[in-house]
Formats: sequence, structure tokens, C-alpha cells
Amino acid sequence: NDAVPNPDPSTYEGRDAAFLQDFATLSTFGATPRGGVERQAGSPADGEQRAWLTDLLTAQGFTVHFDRAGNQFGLLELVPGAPFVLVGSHLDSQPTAGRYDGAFGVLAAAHAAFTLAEEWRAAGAVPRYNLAVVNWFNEEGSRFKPSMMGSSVFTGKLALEDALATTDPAGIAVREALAATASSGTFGGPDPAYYAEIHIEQGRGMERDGVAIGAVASNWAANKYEFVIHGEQSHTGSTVMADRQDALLGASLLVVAARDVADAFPAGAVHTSVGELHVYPNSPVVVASRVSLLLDLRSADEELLAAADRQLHEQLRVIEERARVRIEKTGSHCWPVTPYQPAGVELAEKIAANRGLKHARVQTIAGHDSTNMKDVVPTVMLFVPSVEGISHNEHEYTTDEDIVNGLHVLTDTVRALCLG
Ligand code: HGY
Ligand code: MN
Ligand code: MN
Ligand code: MN
Repeated sequence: NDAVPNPDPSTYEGRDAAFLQDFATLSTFGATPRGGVERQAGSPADGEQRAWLTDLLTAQGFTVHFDRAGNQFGLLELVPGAPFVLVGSHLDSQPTAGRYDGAFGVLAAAHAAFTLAEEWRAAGAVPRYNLAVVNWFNEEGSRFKPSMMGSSVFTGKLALEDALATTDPAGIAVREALAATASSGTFGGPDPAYYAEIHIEQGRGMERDGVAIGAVASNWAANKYEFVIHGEQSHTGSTVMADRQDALLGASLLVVAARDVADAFPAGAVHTSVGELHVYPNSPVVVASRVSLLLDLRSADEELLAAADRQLHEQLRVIEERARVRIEKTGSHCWPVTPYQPAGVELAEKIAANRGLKHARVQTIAGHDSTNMKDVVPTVMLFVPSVEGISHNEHEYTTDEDIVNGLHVLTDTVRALCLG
């Protein structure tokens, strides 16, 4: 499983071929040797792909603006003063990531918009709503926390100043990263009427069931915590065991406790992980004085999540005693389960059926910018299958056939929303 196939436009025509060709080009930004990409938010590769997207949109007659939070909008304003149908996703990636997470959605949004712009121009027709392609800033949250930063500011869930002041582990602020990549402006943002997004599933369900299009009906709940474990720095050789206050031991017990909590529930009901860990001073022959870590717990069922959360918090006292450390919670972000608007789910199902594609209602376990947008405007969220469910991994892959099917369904969806 070493090579991810490149998109092959040769057996496709017109818009589909152009989309696959552009996807191959987009995949060269921040390309990694193993076939993935690395373009974390506000990195040079992120700046370069944003400039490329500006050119792509501008060449098709869209006007590109950045807002203060670094969100990139390509506007097609055919109805002066009317609200916009927004369609997009995110181009930023995790470290050593796959090519599809987010990027597929932005490029499909652009090509859906190009098809519609051509249709309307050719017919001399004007839709009811204007159209905007959007590339949200920092969906991944790998470099700057929290994730879904740009869409959180856009939807009023996060204060702009707090977002801009957020720093990465090297102490660089979002404000500086945006300036360094020419990624922010003074645009106030389009007035949204609807939002649509397409994304890879990042799980195995659709592939297993032979489903081409997922209509996302709700998200999972998630609790994301930052913990700092405080110990006491000392010599790993000479300090007797009973005297140690080992922050790394405390962190390790917490990593295992999170797994044990998930395993206490029926398989698949609760997901937990520690994905990031910083050890201080992280030196041989030194018992760690401090560890910070990021832990997330997720479930489709808020009651199960609350029960898992209680069990985890009960373990904190046990770990503090055993490792002789103090555990401090320094941050939390919690998402409730909220449904996507049923009318949007039904629209997606109808369109997939018209295209002769097998479809199903699905839940999203990952967070998406659409989970923010659906709280402010009617939103349609579509999934295409992921091969073997692999994601946040350079081997992430979705077939050309599946991404082209997704482009078609997204195009039909956005057309229907624009006509109102
Ligand atoms: O699911 C997540 O936590 C992510 O930020 N998309
Ligand atoms: Mn994503
Ligand atoms: Mn992701
Ligand atoms: Mn010494």
C-alpha cells in the first residue's frame, strides 16, 4: 500500500477531467514523499495553495476576498444585494496528511461553481441567490487550537481577537501567520443563505455498504480537553522511587485511562484518544516536571459521552495519587450532537437518487466546518467513501469515480440551493 494513485483525467471529459487535473495539481502543494501532503494552517505551503486557488477562481470570473480570520471567499455576484449560497471546505491539513481531507471539498466546490456560472451565462439566466466558494482557515487545529477556527469566527462562536492571538508551539500567532501568507483582508464576509460541503467519510461504513453518497444527518458529540500534568523535575537515577513526582508517568496513566474508559462501553459507542503530548524538559536522565496533552472523547450519544467523561474525571484523582502529580485542565472545547436540517438531507438523497447513486444517511464522527455552519444557516453535508477508512494519513484515498460522483451531486445540490 505504498503509492496513492494520482487522479487520472484521461478517461473523463470536460468539467470532470478539469476537476481531476486540478486535484492532481493541488496535491503537489506540500507534497510528501509517501504520496500525502503537509500544509498546516498558515504555513508557506498553505499560503501557496491559497494563492493558487485565488488564481483558479479569478480566471473563472470570481472575485476573491479574505476576511480578518483568514477565510478565503470566491464570489460570483449575479444578483446585487442578494444573500449567498456558500460552498466549500478547508485546504489546510494535518502534519503528514492525506490529499483528500478538506482539499477535495474546496476543489469540488470551485468546479461545481464553475459549472453553474457557465450554465447561467450560457442561458442568460440569473439565480435567486449569489454564489460563494469558501476555503475556511484552520479547520484542522493541528498547529493552532481550536480546530474549525475560521468557521467558528464566521459563525460567531469564537471571538476574532481570540483567534488572532492564538499561538502555535513556536509562539507564532495566527495574526502573524496570516500576514506572512497574505491570507487575511478586511472583507466582512458574504451574507449566507445556505451552506453546502462535501468531504471524504474518513471511516469504513460507506465502502462496506457500497454507498456512493452519504447524506450527513447529524454529528457526534465531542469533548476535547487540554490537560497539564505537573510533577517535579529530578534525576532519573538517583531519586528514590518513592520520592518521584513523575509528570510523564501521570500522562501515561491518563493515556491508558482514556482507552480503558472507551473499552468499558460497547464497541463503537465511545471513541477516545490522546493525539498530542509535550514533555518538559524532555531530556534523558530527567524525571519530567510537566506534560501537556490533548485528549478527545466522542460519542453519538450525549448520555454515553457524559458517562465516559465522568469515568475519565474519576480516574484523574487516582492518577494524581499514584504518580504524585497534579492534573490541571487548561482548556476544553465541547460540541453537542445537533442534527443537520432534514430538508437538506432529503435534498441530498433526492439528488443522489436522480443521479442513480446508492446513498444513505450517515453521521459524521469528525468535526467539519459544516457543523458550525448548520447552526446559523440550512446546510447540506455530503460524504463520499474512503478506501479502508484511512484518514489523517498519507495513504488516504478515494477513487476518481467516487470524487467525480461527489462533484456531480454537489453541483446539483448547489444549483438547487441557488435557485431557492
Ligand atoms: O474532528 C475533528 O476534531 C477535526 O478538527 N476535524
Ligand atoms: Mn476535513
Ligand atoms: Mn482532518
Ligand atoms: Mn549529573
